[in-house]
Amino acid sequence: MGEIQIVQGDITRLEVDAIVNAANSSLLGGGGVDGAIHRAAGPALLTACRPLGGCPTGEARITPGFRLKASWVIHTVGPVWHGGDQGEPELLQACYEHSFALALENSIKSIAFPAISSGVYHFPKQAAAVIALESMLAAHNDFEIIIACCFSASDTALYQATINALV
Ligand code: AR6
Repeated sequence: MGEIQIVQGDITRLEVDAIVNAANSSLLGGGGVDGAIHRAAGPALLTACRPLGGCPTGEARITPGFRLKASWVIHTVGPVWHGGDQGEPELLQACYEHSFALALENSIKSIAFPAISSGVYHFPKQAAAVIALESMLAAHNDFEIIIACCFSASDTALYQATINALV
């Protein structure tokens, strides 16, 4: 029976088996948490991503973590918010499910997620938090610890309130 922890901070600093990257479909880096992960992991991460040939929205790919404390990076591509009637909630849920499936295949026991799609992809934060935490609750028996890593104090408070309402 694993634990779900809501942590405020920089995901690149976490000592877990895997951190999840909110990437774009090129998998060749970007801004936000993606940029932070590539900077912290070093240039070998881009070299490892290039042969993957990108990743469709809702799917996930795995690479080593290189200079990160995490052994692995799971790159998933969240949906861009277009109003909610273009499958965005299902695609966001698929990001979490595919990330957990890859983690299980690689015997990963501890995993940390950022708030996928909640930044420049503009998924409404509250709805994204519900999908994130429901997905984590569905998977937590398969892991020792799942960390929801929130960057801001307001996102942390939102996640806390959301999980309190779900359990
Ligand atoms: N640690 C944890 N969370 C972070 C960090 C960090 N170091 N930095 C930002 N966040 P975003 P998206 C939070 O925009 O919406 C990239 O350019 C941030 O506050 O990084 O999925 C990609 O290449 C927000 O809550 O990801 C794509 O093109 C959350 O991470 C695009 O952005 C996600 O914000 C993906 O957009």
